[in-house]
Amino acid sequence: MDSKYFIAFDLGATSGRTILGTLTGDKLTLEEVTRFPNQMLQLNGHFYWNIFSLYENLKKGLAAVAQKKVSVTSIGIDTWGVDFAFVNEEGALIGLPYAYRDPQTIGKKEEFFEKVMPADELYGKTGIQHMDFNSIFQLYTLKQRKDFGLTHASRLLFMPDALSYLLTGKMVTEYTIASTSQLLNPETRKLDEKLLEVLGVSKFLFADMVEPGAKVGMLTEDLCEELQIESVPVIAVAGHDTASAVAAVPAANKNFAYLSSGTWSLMGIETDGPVVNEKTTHYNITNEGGVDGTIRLLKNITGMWIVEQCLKKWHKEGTDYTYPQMVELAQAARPFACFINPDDSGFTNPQDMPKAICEYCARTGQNAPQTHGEFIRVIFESLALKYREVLDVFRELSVNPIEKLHIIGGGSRNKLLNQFTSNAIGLPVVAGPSEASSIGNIMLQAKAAGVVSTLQEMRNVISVNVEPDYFSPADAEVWNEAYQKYISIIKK
Ligand code: LFR
Repeated sequence: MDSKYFIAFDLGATSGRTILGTLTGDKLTLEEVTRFPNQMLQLNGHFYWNIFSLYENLKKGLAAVAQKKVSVTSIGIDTWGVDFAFVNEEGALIGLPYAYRDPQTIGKKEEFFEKVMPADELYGKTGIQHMDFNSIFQLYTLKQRKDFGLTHASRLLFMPDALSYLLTGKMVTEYTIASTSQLLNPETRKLDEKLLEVLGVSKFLFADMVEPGAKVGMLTEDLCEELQIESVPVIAVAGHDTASAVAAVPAANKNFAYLSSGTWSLMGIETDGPVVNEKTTHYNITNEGGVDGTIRLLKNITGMWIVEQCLKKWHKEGTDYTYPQMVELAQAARPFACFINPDDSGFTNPQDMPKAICEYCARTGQNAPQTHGEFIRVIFESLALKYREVLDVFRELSVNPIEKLHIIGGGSRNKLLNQFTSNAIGLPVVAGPSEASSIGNIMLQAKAAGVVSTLQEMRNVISVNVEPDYFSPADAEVWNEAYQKYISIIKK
C-alpha cells in the first residue's frame, strides 16, 4: 500500500515542532523531526515574537525531513491565535509581530467599550469572548499609537498565514485563525466591514479569506534551491492550533465536551453553527471557527502557563524538574493547601509566578504554599476545579448530553491532573491524543489530498490510531467540598 507523507509545523507559545506524518491506508504514524523553543522576545518595553527565528526553524525542519528521502505530499502550519504580522507594499515584513501577552492592550477593551462600541454590541456582532489581547483590541491600540507597522502595512497576516507566506510568497487569510481576531461575523464567516470601519482599518489590509484545506502556494524557488529540496504545496490547514486540536478529538458522536490542554486550557463543545444569545453573552463564551463549518463554543482558561512559569522561575534558581518529577512532587504534597483562580489577572504575565501565587493567597486570606510540590498541587487542583466551574456552564448550553470529557494536547499526558479533573467534574475523562494539533494539521492535509472527505472521516482515522487513557470519577464528597471552598475564595 502506498504511503503519503505530510509535514506539520505546530507552533505553540512556548515551543514549536516539525512533525512528519505518514498515512498508509488507515494507519497514521507521527515522527517528531525537530523541536525548538519559542519564547517571547522582550525588547524596549514590549513583547514580540521572533518570526525570523521561527522561519529559520521551519527551514531546519524542512532540511531534516529532506534527509529522510521521502516524497512529501504537502506542508501545513498551525499556531496560537490572535497575533499577526504586517507586510509592506514591497512584500517585506515590517518589524516583529507583537505577542498577545504584551501589556499594551491592558485596559484597552474597556476603553473601546466606552468610546467605540458597547461590549454586548461587539459580542452580538462577533460571538467572540472579550479578551484583552484579541486582534481587534491590538489593532485599536496600534491605531491610537499611530504604530509604524500598521501605518505602513499593505497587508496584515495572521501568524500561520504569515509563515506560509514566507514559505510560498503567497498571501491568504485562513478562516479558523481569522475567527480568533474578533473581526468576523460568525454567521457570514466574513470580516465585519462595519466593525473595520469604526476601527479605522481598511478591509484591503486583509488577503482573501480561504477555508481550511485550501492551497496557499508552492514552496518558493529560492527556498528549494537553498535547501536542495523539491517544491511542494503549502496547505492552509486549520491554522489555529485549537481548531486543529479539536478536529483531532477521537469522538464517535456529539455527546462530549473537550479540553484542549496546553499553555491554555480551552474547554467547550462543538456546535453546527454559532450560538450567540443572552447566556453566551453573560458567560462570555467564544464562537471560534472550525473545520467543515463547525463552531467551537468554548472558554479560554489559563492552563499550564502558571506551572510553566513556576518551572521557569525555579530553573533560574537552579532547580529543574522533568514532567514526571513535577507530577510526583504534586502527588506527594498535602491536598487542598489553598485555592487560586487560574484566570486571575495577576497570573497573566508576572515576572515571578510563585510570588504572584503567594500574593494571591495573601489577598484572599489563605496561607501560601510552602514547597514546590505544594505549589504544583495547588495549581493542578485549582485547574481541575476551574474546569468544573466552566463545564457546568456548558452543561447548561449544550443541546446534547455531555457524557464525557475528551482531554487532548500536551496536558493530556498529566495523569494526576486528568484524575483530579474527572473527580472534580464527576464525569469520565478520555485523555489523548497529546499531539492533537499536529494530528489535526496532518489529517486536514490528508483531506486536502482527497484521502478523507469529512471531519468525521478524519476523526475515524484518528480513533483507529490513538489509544486514549481513561479516568473515572472518584472521591466525590471531598471534591464537592473543595469546590465550595474554591468558589468562596475566587469570589473574594
Ligand atoms: C492556544 C491558543 C488559544 C488562543 C490563545 C492565544 O494555543 O491558540 O486558542 O486563545 O492561544 O492566541
